This record gives sequence, structure tokens and C-alpha cells, in this order.
Amino acid sequence: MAMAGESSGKKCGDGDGRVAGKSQRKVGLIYDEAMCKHDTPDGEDHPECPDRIRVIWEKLQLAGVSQRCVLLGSSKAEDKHLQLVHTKDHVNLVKSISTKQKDYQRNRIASQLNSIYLNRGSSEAAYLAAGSVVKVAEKVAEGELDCGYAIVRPPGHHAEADEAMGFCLFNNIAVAASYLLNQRPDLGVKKILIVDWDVHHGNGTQKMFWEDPRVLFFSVHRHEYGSFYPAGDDGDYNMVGEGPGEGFNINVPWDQGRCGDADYLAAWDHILIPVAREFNPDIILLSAGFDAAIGDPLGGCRVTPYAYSVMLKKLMEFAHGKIVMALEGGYNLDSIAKSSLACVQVLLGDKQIHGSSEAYPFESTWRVIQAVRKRLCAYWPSLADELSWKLINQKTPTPIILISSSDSDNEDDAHGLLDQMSKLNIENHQGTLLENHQVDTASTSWRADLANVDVWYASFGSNMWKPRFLCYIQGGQVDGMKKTCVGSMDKSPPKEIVWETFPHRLFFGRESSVGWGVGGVAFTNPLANLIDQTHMCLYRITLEQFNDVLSQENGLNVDSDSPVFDLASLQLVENKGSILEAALNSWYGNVVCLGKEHDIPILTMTCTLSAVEKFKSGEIPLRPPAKAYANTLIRGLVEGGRFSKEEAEAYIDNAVSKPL
Ligand code: X5A
Ligand code: ZN
Repeated sequence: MAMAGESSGKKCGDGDGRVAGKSQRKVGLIYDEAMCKHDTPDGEDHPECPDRIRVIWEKLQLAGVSQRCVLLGSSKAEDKHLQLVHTKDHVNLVKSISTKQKDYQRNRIASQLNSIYLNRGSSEAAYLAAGSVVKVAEKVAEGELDCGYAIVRPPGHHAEADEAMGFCLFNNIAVAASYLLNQRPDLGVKKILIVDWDVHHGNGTQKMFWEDPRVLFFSVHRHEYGSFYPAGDDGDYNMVGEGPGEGFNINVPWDQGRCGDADYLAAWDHILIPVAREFNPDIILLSAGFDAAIGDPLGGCRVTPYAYSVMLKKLMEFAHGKIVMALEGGYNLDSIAKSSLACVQVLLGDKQIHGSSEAYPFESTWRVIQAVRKRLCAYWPSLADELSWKLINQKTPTPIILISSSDSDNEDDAHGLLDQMSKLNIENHQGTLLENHQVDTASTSWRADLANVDVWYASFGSNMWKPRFLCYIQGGQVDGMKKTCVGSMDKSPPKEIVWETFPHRLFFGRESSVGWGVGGVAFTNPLANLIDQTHMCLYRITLEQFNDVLSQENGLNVDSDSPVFDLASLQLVENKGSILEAALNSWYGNVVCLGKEHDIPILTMTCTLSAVEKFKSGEIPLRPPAKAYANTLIRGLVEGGRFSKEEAEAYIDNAVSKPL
């Protein structure tokens, strides 16, 4: 099965690479076992593992699909081609990584880079990955192949001109694009569309063609206001390119995880496809990461093989079907193999595989799509029309997952609850599909219902400072905050404010936040323990207001047709134990019930138990709070009468410095 370079590359079809079936499209494939030699230095587990490309290759063989393709041997990239997008220093660094002289420096070099490991096999694999994408692209551009798929690793789209990062050494796709444009004018490729459907933003590719109007770069990715990898503003939809490249960079930044077929297809139908029609590329290069696939451990999205095949099929309408796929991320072996197979079947022109998409995009998806269209319509007139009200009302309310603390380890129970909740969601969902006036009734009626129920909202972070918390009720912005709050629909102040101490651990984590900038934010462990204490300020507000606070904490709109946390959710807390996770897949998406006071439930919002595990393992960083944020907490504790300034400072210091 293993192919070791050009010579052993088994060719299918007759001598000049034609395959038997006449109507069959000529699909090139490159796989080379040598790319499996890039691995962690001491055999530690890592999601970006050699088996990723093996399982894809095996899947294509077992399905009898690779046999219908043109198999090409891999090739190493030439330095002068790598230097079209990378600095000389970077190329030399990657080249020298595998030399014996570097044996003792490799780990140190890797540790200075962001999410990179290196071993003896890294240089060769990196050269083969880039060179193989160049090779497929060249053959497709020449017309020798109709399209192709380079099954390569290490991936490429995070690699920048002078920096390896995010598991990427060379930017394979960018090297290929630049090669076609700058080295092969004879092939007549003047306009390239790069589509990046990896769940992460293609920061490297974006930068390399930032001012280049010959390359239209489109990336759809989890962004969550800059908190998702590779964190920062680069993946924002305001990043449209500059100079002659202005308008030729399109980002679709999801606000939340859990995006699935409907969300991706909506981005295709309402952004990418109309723009591709206007741009009219000569060839399409696809940064085909499969980490938005359902089941991916890093992506948290749920795209099915069926949706990948539909997205690809839609792209094949352009550039006479000249498409070059290059593997990027994708860390669930089964998902990436199945998704790859579905794509190669599409490339071959097979009948569409069967499947159907789950109902509708999320509300936040429509919000993002509308923002992108608005930002880019000056450059792409087909984006100018407002999406119809009917269309954007077809949306799925953000789902809620409920897990009781006592059996959160028990899969079956968790699923039972999940089922219950998905039923509730279906009911809500159908509510939103009713006629116009009925929708209005639906959105106002949940508010009326929840306005009659009081809860205690227990705050342990900056919300302990009353003026800051009031921003979530009355709207506005106070000292230190980087963003204005819209406030609740019901602007009446809390009915009562009390302080209490709970046996939970306070800690600080995450690199930065939209609200406060660089530095960690406060969390409390959802599980109680006998040693630690979290001081909390309790505000008595309505369940309607609580929903609006929860939405704002998690970056959702407050004008939703359905509550994030409804009466059924509350009921489940009371009946089912103490922990309840409203899985919004954002930092404060976990609603925990801490008990009752005057028969009114005390609710707080913090991270999930699984996030606590990630903080403990270091997968998510623990980080001290920024000065402005810490000062806000201290101010809350002091002005609330809980502590003196010194005591408050000591309390925060203790939470920062004690290991989790
Ligand atoms: C290519 C790709 C992901 C890097 C994640 C680092 N990279 N935490 O998917
Ligand atoms: Zn990725």
C-alpha cells in the first residue's frame, strides 16, 4: 500500500494516465507514506498524527475509488517555489530541521513556535506536502487532469511567510497558487479562488495574498470574537484585503461552535457561490481541512460527508471543474476518511451520495452572513440585496443540553436528557416557522412567561461590581470594558442584592476576552469542594432578564424568538440535581444551580466540567486577569461591602496563584 515517491507510484489507466471509463473525469491523487514520518519526537499522542493520511488512503482503496483515479508520485517542492511565499530564512529553517546537527535543538525550536512539533522526518514531509500540492495544481492547470486531491501532511494554511504555526510548516496551498501565477504564465491561470473550509482560519494564506487581486481568498471558520485558534482579529469579516487586493479576502467567522450542514450550505449559497460567479476563477484551490466534520475532537462542528460533497459539487460549476483539493486539518480519523471519500466521489463525477441536512442554520449564522454581505457588497454587487425575512426566519434556536451533576458521567442518562431537550427545541423551532404575526407572539410570549419567575443570578466575576452588572440590564459600558452592552429588554433594576460564599474554586483562564482584552477571565468550578470558597454577589432578577444576561455573556442576540434557558430548563434543575449545562459552547455556557434562597433558585454561569478538565491539563491556558478586569472585581467586592481593598486583592491573588 505504501508508496515511496515517484518511482513506486502505481499508475492507473493506460500509459498517458487516461482512465478506462470515457465519461469519467480524470482525478489525480497523491499519497506518500514518507509524509507519515513527520511525527512527535518521543511518540507522544498528537491529533495531527501520521494515521490521518493513512486512513484516508486506505478508505479510498477499500472503496475502490483510488483505483479509478490517476495516481501520481509525490514530489519535493523546490526552494525557489517555496520562496514565492516564504522567506529564505524560513525555508532554510524547515530544511535544516531534520539534519543531525539539529538533533539537540529541534525540541527547543519547536517549543518557541506556536503549536508545532518537529522530528527527523519533518523536513522531508514538509517538502513533499508542498511539492505534491504544486504538482497536482500544475497538472490540473495544464489540463492533464480535470481535478485532483493531494492527501498531504503536515497541513499548511496557518504557516506564514516567516513562521511555522498551528501544525503547519509550509503553506502548501499558497505555494501552489503563487507557482501558477508567477512561474507558469504559460498556463494562463490569471485568477485563483482559494476556498478554505478547515474549521480554523487560514491566517497564513490570507496574509500571503492580502494585497493580491489575482487571488480571492475565502475562509469559513470558528472565530468566536477572536477567541478560537488562531486567536485574534485576523479572521474577522472586516478583514477584506488592502490596496489592489481590497475586497479579495472574505472571512465567514462563526460566533459559536456546533455549526453544521445548514450553516455551511447557507454560507455557500449566500456568500461564496454568488461571489465565485462574479469572480469567475480559472482554477479553484481548496484548503480541505475536515476538522469541521461531525465528530472532530478539535472542531466542535457537525458537517457531514454529505454536506462536504454538496459544497464541493457547487464549486465544480466554476473554472470548468478545475479543482485542486489539499488536506489541511481534520482529527477524527473516521470522519476525515469518510469525508474524503465523499469528496473524491464528487470529483469523479459519481452520482451524488445520499443524505440530507439538518433543518436550518442558527440565528447567529444568519447574523454573520448578513454582516459579511454588508461588508463586502461594495466589491461584489451580488451580495447587495438584503436577505428576505422569510429566509432568515428559518433558523434553529441555540440548543440546550442538560446534564445533572450526579450522572454527568453516565452517557445514557445524558442522552436521555438530550432527547428531552431536543424535543423541546423542535417545539420551539416549529413555533418560529409559523406565520409572521404568530412569530411575534411567540417571541413576546416567552418573555411574558419568564418575566413572572424570579431567580438569583450569582456573580463571581466583574459582574460583582454593580455598575458593570447593570450594563447587562440597562445597557452601556463602564470603566475598563472594551465593548458596549445592549442590556436586557426589561430594564428594571434587580429587586434585591445579597452576598454569599459558596464552596467552589474560583480561577482565571483564557488568553484574552472581547470585553477586557488580554488576560484571563473568572470561572468557578461547577463542582463543589470542601476547601475552596467563591464569594458571589447575588442579584434577584427575572428569568427573562437572566436569559438576556446569559445571552450577552455568551455573545448571542437578546432578541431571540426563544429563550436560551426556559422554564423546562429551570424545572430540570429543581428535579434533577444541581448542575445543568446550557451547552452554548462558549465560555460561560454552563448554567449551574448553587441551591435556593427564599425558595428562589440561585443560578450562576461558568464553564463546563469538560472545560475545567482542559484547564487542568493545560489544554486551555490558566491566565491571570488583566489589570482593568482585576480592578473591577476588587471594586465589586469592596463597594459591595464584602471585603476591604487588601482582603479583596488577597482573595484574587490567591485564586490566581493556587494551582487548579
Ligand atoms: C491545520 C489545523 C489546528 C491548530 C490548532 C492548534 N491546525 N491548537 O487544523
Ligand atoms: Zn484546522
